[in-house]
Amino acid sequence: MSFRSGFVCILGKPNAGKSTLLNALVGEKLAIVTPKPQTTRNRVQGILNIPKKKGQAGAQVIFIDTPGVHKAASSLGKQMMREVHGALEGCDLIYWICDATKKLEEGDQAILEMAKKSRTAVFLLLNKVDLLDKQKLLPVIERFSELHSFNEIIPISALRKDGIDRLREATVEILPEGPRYFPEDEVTDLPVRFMAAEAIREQVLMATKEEVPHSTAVVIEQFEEGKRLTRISAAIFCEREGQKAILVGKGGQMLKLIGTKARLEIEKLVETKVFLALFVKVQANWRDSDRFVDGLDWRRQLEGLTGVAKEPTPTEARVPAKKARRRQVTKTSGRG
Ligand SMILES: Nc1nc2c(ncn2[C@@H]2O[C@H](COP(=O)(O)OP(=O)(O)O)[C@@H](O)[C@H]2O)c(=O)[nH]1
Ligand SMILES: [Mg+2]
Repeated sequence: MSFRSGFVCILGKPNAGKSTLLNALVGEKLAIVTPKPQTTRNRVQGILNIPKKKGQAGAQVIFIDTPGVHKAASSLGKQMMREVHGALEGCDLIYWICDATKKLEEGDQAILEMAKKSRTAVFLLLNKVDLLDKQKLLPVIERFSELHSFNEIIPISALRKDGIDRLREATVEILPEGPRYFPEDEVTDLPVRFMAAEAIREQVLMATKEEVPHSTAVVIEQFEEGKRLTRISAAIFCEREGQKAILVGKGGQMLKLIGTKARLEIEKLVETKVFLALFVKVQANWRDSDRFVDGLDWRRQLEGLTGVAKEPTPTEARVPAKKARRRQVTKTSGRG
């Protein structure tokens, strides 16, 4: 058997568990997860390398986590849906992940239509089965199987990692022969500075409610990796003075809490101590600004096309797998 590889697009409604699944499949925390819908804004690629074994040549699977499919009105929402369509383009397999505890509705139909239109193989993943009585699963499977001839229907719990091994195996089986697209020691194509920004945003989402989480964007303004210490300064953008007051909190308490928690997460990521300075800035109605939303896109930031953030240094451009990362986290100079 020869080497297999391919791109798998993870589609689903907000909160279905897409990001949790990506992290479970790759075995590292790449995408942030919160109980709030529309946590994921950009597509996130996770890379799974399956080494060669007796009788098997090995494989590389690239999973693409996407923002939840929803009706988009703002510039931000539209950008999120472009990310979804971008992920669908040229993928080899679609995972349609559904919350098995929820009823089917219009939104599901829209996703199924997208999947059908792409003429790609589709695995239906019925997630959160840990919350479902065993006898209820069969009727759910029956109902879904009438919708489309899925290549596989697999009940899973992304949270508990149930069904994940079976899913990996079925995935490798269906992928075509292909090249290794990414080096074997890489787990994502995300730049570390973007992951750091997401770690901060995750803590903002966890600490705030109502409109504040959705009104927030994080931009890394400085990223200096040293041997023992990484210095980061980041701006948390919100849309109104009132939101800024909430984010800063009484005597700066809220910002301090967000900063402490985010710092601990980022320390795991960069494997050095982190000095994190956070600032809250108001940018009125940024979600409706094409220019601002465009500038948040890390791919754009990498290209250095916009002035929102500067280009990262080459060593922070990739996040290698843990083992390799330890070897690679050495130098960096310069301001990010
Ligand atoms: N009980 C349970 N909760 C889950 C499971 N998968 C995800 N969740 C939770 O569902 C919420 C949304 O998950 P997330 O991965 O952010 O969903 P996304 O919006 O589709 O990316 C989070 O609170 C997760 O912890 C699961 O298998 N079982
Ligand atoms: Mg998500």
